[in-house]
This record gives sequence, structure tokens and C-alpha cells, in this order.
Amino acid sequence: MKIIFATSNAHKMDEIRMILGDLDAEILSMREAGIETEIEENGTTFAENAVIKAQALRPFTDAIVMADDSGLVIDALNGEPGVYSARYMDGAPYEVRNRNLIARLEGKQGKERSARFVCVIAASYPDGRVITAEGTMEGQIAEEPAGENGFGYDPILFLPEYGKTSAELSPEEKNAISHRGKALRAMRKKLEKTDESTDCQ
Ligand code: ITT
Repeated sequence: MKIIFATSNAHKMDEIRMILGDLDAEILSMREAGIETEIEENGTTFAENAVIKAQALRPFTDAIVMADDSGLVIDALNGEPGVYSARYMDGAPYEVRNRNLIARLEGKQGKERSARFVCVIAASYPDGRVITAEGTMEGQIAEEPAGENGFGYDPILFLPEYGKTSAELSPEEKNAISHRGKALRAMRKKLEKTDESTDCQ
């Protein structure tokens, strides 16, 4: 089985490879597959954008195409930055974005700082079928950024159960509990089921 991921985000790709490490499949980024195309992410939900990205590579390959659309959802900010996480503050450095989000929550405490990472994985099959799977990682926006691991908003998502931010987890720890880990493992189960039903036909 060959799976091409419609992503240009190298951090996501590293995590995806680790999470799906023991899947019996060749996993390639679109760049590794030699596919170059601009994808316009104009959906309003994670699921819509994940499907848009997966379908965008359909004309270029007969492999299964997968895409990851993800982001940080902060309840007190009506879900911001949400589907605009990658584009928030016009792509300013993450230190600046993370400080800005902390400042916007000034005066809020404990559960008023609730937030989560959300990830939807879409898979597009050559026969036109498209399936999606979702995962979330619940936490609270930290009072201060902390940790050097991971990427993006990891230093400001504090995980009360672990007493650490997502950036203070090792890659293995993060993948075991993350939105991306959960979504990819759910997708994997769906893939296995789809394979079985295809075999029966
Ligand atoms: P592709 O569309 O090419 O996959 P992207 O980075 O533009 O890459 P998204 O549109 O899905 O991807 O935006 C995801 C953003 O959400 C990402 O750039 C980070 O800012 C944030 N994000 C998602 N998962 C994260 C994680 O595990 N840790 C920290 N930030 C994350």
C-alpha cells in the first residue's frame, strides 16, 4: 500500500511517520512523491479542509491520498484561531503568536482557559471514496509558554493531567495522546476495515 500525504508541514510529516511507523505501507509526503501544486484551503471546518487537501492530489496519483487539517481551538476566543491556526497573525513567528494568545486570555483562570488541539485526517481513494477521522487533545492555555519539543502552539497548550505543556512531552509521549495520534489511529482502523470489505467483493 502506498499513501501520499498532502502536506507541506515537515513537523506534521515527522509525527505522521512515527505514528504510522508500523503500518505496512510506503508513506510519502507530496514533495517526496514529486507532486507540486498550490492547494487553496477555503473550507470553514477542519473536515472540509482535510477533504479539500486530500482531493487536490487526486489527479496526480493512483495512491491513497491523505491530508491532515488541524489547529488550536480556544473556547474563550470563540474557537480562534481554529481553522486559521496556520495563518493566525499573518504567519508571525510562533513566539509572537503564543504571547498574543496568552495576552488575550488575561484575567481568565482555570477552566476559563480551556482549549484543545483538533485534527481531522481525510483519506481519498482512487475509486472516489473519501473517509475522515478526528482526534482531539484537551487542555488549557498556559500562563507562560514552556517546552522546546513539538512545534507551533505546543508551548502554550497546558495538559492538566500531565502537569506539562504539549511542548514538554517527548515526541513519543505526545504522539500517544495527541489529536494527530488519535485521528491517525482511528483512520488506520477504518483503513483496515475498508481493506477487508474490498477483499470480500
Ligand atoms: P498543510 O496544510 O500543508 O498540512 P499547515 O501547517 O498549513 O500544513 P493546517 O492548515 O492544518 O496545516 O494548520 C495547522 C496549524 O495548526 C499548524 O500550522 C499549527 O499552527 C497548528 N497545529 C496543528 N497541530 C499542531 C500540533 O500538534 N502542535 C502545535 N501546533 C499545531
